[in-house]
Amino acid sequence: MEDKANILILGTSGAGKSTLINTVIGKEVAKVGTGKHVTEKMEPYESEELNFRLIDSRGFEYNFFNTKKAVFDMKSWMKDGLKNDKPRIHMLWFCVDATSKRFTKQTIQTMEAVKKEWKEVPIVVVLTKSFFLGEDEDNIKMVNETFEKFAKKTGRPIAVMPVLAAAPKDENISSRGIEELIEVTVANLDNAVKISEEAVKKYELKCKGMKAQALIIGATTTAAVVGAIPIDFPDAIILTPLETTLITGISKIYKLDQNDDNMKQIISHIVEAGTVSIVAKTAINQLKLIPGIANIAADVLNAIVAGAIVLGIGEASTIIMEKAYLGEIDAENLDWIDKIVEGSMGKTVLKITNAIAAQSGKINISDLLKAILKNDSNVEKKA
Ligand SMILES: Nc1nc2c(ncn2[C@@H]2O[C@H](COP(=O)(O)OP(=O)(O)OP(=O)(O)O)[C@@H](O)[C@H]2O)c(=O)[nH]1
Ligand SMILES: [Mg+2]
Repeated sequence: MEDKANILILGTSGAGKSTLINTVIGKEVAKVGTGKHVTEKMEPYESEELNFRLIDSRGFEYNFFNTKKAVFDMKSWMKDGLKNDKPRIHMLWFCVDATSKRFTKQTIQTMEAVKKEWKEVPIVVVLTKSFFLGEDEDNIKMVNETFEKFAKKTGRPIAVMPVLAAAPKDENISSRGIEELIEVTVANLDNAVKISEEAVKKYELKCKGMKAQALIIGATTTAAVVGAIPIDFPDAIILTPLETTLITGISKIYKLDQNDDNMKQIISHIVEAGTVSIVAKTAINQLKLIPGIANIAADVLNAIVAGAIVLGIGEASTIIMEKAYLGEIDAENLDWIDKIVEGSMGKTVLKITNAIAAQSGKINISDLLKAILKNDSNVEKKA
């Protein structure tokens, strides 16, 4: 099976191997959790876009015996699990928990044993749980210095990548590093299994879209809470700070400079289009015409309106920032932004109409939100 490259993921139990796999694949495929050895056996995971499969492994506490056993298990599993007499591992992702701040002797022994088995296989060290940007430099240095000491036996990693696969709940920290990890990986796979730059770019855009979606879900939920206050048109201004934070967050995902003058104008144009413009008014009027909406309690209705505005703006911003990222925008005349906002608002109204129609009896805002946001994304929110 040389159709796809095989990437073996190693690391201690709880380092975050399964979490990493879920983020890269874009679906909750591998079981994640607390406690010892959540992943019991090796399992390959694939996604359509990627020309490599990720092989999850049972985390092992580092000691010589465990390592030997793990290598043995992997070899025998590879024959059966990959249904191949001559299975090949094309790369190792060696996960090191960035919060641990250490690289023990046992870890090095593990690497030695692994390298003995897969001599020519390039290693990427993934610094999992890299919550803080400011700690990257020290963590990378620690990994490089440790490998340097043992380089004869372990070889040197081709890259050390800080990654935060899942953003922590209720914190203003975003996931990061996945696209960079994929880029390094693809660039270092041999030609037989390499994928095109175009495919990598497509994958990158999908990653960015998913990250933006996570921000939108958060902001929409917040807006619905804020929205318990009656919103009338001039008052939609109440949502402006939330919208600005959301749009700025999305522009950051696309690595656009929000301090650039053009970008500042784009951001304020989106906010304007979504709150005080004719586009927004039309959308709100459409919302008020949704069958059954007249029977909804005023506070719920307000919550729906607020959520709808923010959701529409968020989705429009993702489209706009993607265009800006690809260099496909006209920065002189920003009228095109109105069209995109209009399109997204229209879609949002439709989603809400469908969600309300699907609810029987009393409208419950939390269920409604769930239905709208779920419909909306194919990203399963992490539990
Ligand atoms: N917020 C956050 N939590 C993470 C991240 N990576 C791992 N965790 C948490 O760390 C714990 C262990 O993660 P897993 O992905 O199950 O770790 P594992 O390496 O697969 O563990 P085993 O299967 O036992 O070997 C879980 O509670 C995860 O939610 C991350 O990027 N962000
Ligand atoms: Mg696991």
